[in-house]
Amino acid sequence: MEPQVSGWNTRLARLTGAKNPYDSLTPPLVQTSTFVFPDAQTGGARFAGEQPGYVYTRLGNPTVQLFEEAVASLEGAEAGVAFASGMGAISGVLLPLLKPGDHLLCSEGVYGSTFGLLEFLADHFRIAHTFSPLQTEAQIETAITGDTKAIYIETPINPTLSLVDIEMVAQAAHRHGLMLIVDNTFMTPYWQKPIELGADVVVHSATKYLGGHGDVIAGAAVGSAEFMRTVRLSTLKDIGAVLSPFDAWLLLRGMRTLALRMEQHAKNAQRVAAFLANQTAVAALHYPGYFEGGQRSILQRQMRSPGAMISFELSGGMKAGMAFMNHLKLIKIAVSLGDIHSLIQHPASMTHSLVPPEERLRMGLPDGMVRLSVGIEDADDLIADLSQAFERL
Ligand code: 7XF
Repeated sequence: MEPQVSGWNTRLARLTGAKNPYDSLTPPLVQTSTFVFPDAQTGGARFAGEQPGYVYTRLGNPTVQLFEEAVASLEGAEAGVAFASGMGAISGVLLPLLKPGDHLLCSEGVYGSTFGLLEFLADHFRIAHTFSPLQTEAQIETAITGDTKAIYIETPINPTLSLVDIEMVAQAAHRHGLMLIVDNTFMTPYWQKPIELGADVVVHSATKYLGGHGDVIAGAAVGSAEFMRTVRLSTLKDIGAVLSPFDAWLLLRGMRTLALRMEQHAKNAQRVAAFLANQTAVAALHYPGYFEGGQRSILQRQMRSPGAMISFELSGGMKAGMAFMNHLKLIKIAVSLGDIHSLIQHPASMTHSLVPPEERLRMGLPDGMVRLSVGIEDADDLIADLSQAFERL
């Protein structure tokens, strides 16, 4: 049963698993490549799936399994599969789903390497894709073709933070018998629950808020037990972007403070956004907390918080954006996000440099935009740092 929101911290504190043979407070780290069979017959039976038990860490590992169960449980999904990176999870889900000639419908804007993967699938496997704003039923209906097999969305979209109505897209997808995949990296299940809104699969870069401490690259996909079994036995087993047990252990450690961190991230972001909104040098501010009209109503329906990602453009364009980043002292210039440290980056030359310039403009991503992942430092210190950088512009 899903706990009340007030129970999140308790629930996260208990992510150590029920099947802990040592009664250790923290989850056991089973750092092994393989498992010893008591006899030859048992080995064969485990390989054939006729007997439960671990075989080889690429096929399953107790520590990795705890992480998979934790993400599935938080997202309200039946099962989960861990991957060595967010891209491992995204490719791990798309490859078993799509065949040559198929079509994937995507939100207008996805993380740069997801864009790269879509181009790769088109070039090597004749798997087509199109981008659509997906803001109205009519837009969704016209974008679905006879070859469409699934819809893939990010919301909020990296880095424009535009929102897509998960429930509306899920209903349209299901009318056509299509699967909806949602990248929930920017929100985490703490703020947004795509499965409850009708999504079939949720993917994560667990590198970000789930891990939270900037010390691990990891990914996860969750969904129905049947589809996750397909993913495990195809891309995970045979392509092999497997998460290491130690990284799963670090993720479980990080996830135990997810609720505390998310609250502090979001509180800081609200303060930072209010500060940025008053700067004359800021020509455009993208923070879901300030969205109006249809975007605001999506926020109210599907997100418990505007989150902690902010993108903005400086009136001096790209040159001013670069100079501004270089003036910062506390906020680090780095890609990635969802870390306890505040990180700032320039999407056009960094995270989304794979996306051709005309495509970036169509996504609403101008060259002058910078993206700030607000950390959990003290908001006054973050604002002081931003303030001195504006003064030096
Ligand atoms: O393979 P990764 O763990 O780096 O995750 C890929 C990924 C998937 N979905 C979203 C929404 C992401 O933002 C990412 C990674 N994004 C980082 C960023 O935007 O800063 C990557 C740094 S180049």
